[in-house]
Amino acid sequence: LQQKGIVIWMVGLSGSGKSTLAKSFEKYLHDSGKLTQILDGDNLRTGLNANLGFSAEDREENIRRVAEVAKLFAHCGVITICSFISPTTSIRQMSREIIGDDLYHEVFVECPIEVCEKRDVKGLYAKARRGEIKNFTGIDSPFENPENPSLIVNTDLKNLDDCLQDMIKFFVPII
Ligand code: GGZ
Repeated sequence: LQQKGIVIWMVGLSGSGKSTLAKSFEKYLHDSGKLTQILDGDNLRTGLNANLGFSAEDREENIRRVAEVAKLFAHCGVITICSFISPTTSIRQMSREIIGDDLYHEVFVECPIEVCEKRDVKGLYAKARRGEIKNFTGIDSPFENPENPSLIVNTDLKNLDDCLQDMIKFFVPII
């Protein structure tokens, strides 16, 4: 396998477009013959992390386990794309430390919360506003913007294909 494993860690609010962008970048890499793995809520919170909720402690444990799994994949040469809110600086510091500075690449999928809330693809913001979901990120649970991401992708200012081009331009030279 002539491939260097790395971890691409996508950070952003619910509805910011992390998963959509992760999927389209994975398709691009796959079409160019690369071995990839997406880790996200859909395949982690339903399985390995099924016992975790959204308290600060559970989010930290969620991210800790994800980072450990991502490290294993990356060490096998897999391009591992992690798509988690990862809401705080300290949580992201932990994932960077677990994975190692050399393999960890952070992408801030930036989108104003007003836009995420307007999109409300799953109706979760509305539920959070009605108090039916507690500890919802950006409503009654904190989100700290990443301070030093490797890349910022503005999903409210660009369409999906232009965001994908930003990912390709940044990552293809280093993989
Ligand atoms: C935030 C929540 C919550 C609460 C359920 N807060 O848009 P989605 O639905 O598909 O993605 C969100 C996902 C966030 O899980 P993560 O594992 O990425 O979070 S963290 O990194 O903070 O551990 C959202 C859904 O789960 N969801 N309840 N209270 N998002």
